[in-house]
Amino acid sequence: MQPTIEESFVRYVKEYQEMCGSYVHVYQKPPTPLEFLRTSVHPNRPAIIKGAFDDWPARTKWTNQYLRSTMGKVPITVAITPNGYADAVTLDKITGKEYFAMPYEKVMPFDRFIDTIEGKENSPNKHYISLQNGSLPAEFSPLEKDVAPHIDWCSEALGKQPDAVNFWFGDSGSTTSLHKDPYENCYAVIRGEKTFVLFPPSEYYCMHESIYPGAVYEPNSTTGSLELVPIHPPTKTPWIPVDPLSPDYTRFPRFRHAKPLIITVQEGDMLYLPALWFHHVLQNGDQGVIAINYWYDMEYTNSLFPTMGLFRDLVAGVLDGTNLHSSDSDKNSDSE
Ligand SMILES: O=C(O)CCC(=O)C(=O)O
Repeated sequence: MQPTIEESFVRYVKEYQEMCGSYVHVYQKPPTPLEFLRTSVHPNRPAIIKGAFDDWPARTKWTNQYLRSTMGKVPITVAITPNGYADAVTLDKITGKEYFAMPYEKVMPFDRFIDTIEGKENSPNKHYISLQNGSLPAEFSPLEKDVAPHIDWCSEALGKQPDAVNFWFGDSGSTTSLHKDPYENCYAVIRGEKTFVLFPPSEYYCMHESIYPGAVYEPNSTTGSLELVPIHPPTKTPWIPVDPLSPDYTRFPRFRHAKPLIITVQEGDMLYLPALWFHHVLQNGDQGVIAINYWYDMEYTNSLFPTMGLFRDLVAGVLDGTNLHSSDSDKNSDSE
């Protein structure tokens, strides 16, 4: 008997798991460009790099006191949510509908954000500096001198400069929900630790990606508490609804076949997160967790990107009856 599409996908998911396992390469020192290409980029496997940024002033200088004195009243954008999930599939209890929920973005002086992180400002909400697409030069330029403008061995290996360098500052109240990006990602943890729950692109079948209408958190004009307000005209965002640490297998049965690779990136370490790997990110650390990441555009001249499109057509399209290709997503959207 011929296998069904479902059986073929399960076989493919398992075969990758058996052949590639859950091994993560640890470089004890920054790799040469050739070593990095051979060991990590070409096989599309995550790695930890030790000592990748020991020489950055940020490693020793970035205390809250230093950040207050350097950034002070500089206005910055903060993502605020009631539950710590910005950009996540969220059930709106009022309407009973699921939305792709985006944060309330508030511009505030940097030192007020630090007050919130240090618990000096009382708020029922979670605050996270998580603006992307180049937030370091856009909003934190006084801090740029404390980190490298690019990761030299990675730039040399990939033959390009990063598209974006981002500054992340949050605490254990904020989580980044499962998604993938069309970027090679060098992620440097400067303070605290970050836990990445990872799944390879081969596990697209397990993710139950679907389309959600967009909604944004906004403060209620009388109570001030954040409420979801649907976007008009309606938007459609493809996103993964599964919480990988507490999966609802009744709703998302294919997730049973997924096998997480859980990596905690310690302070002073760098994670290489290859393009199109699914990631869910948690953080932990006193007085806030800080990271800088470098997004390098992925390679479009091999089969990885079109293969993901094929998976989408077969899984979301043929199996689930959802056409993700005609949605807002395309190869230039930052996250999908
Ligand atoms: O640090 C985080 O919370 C999320 C990081 C992330 O999604 C990324 O670097 O692509």
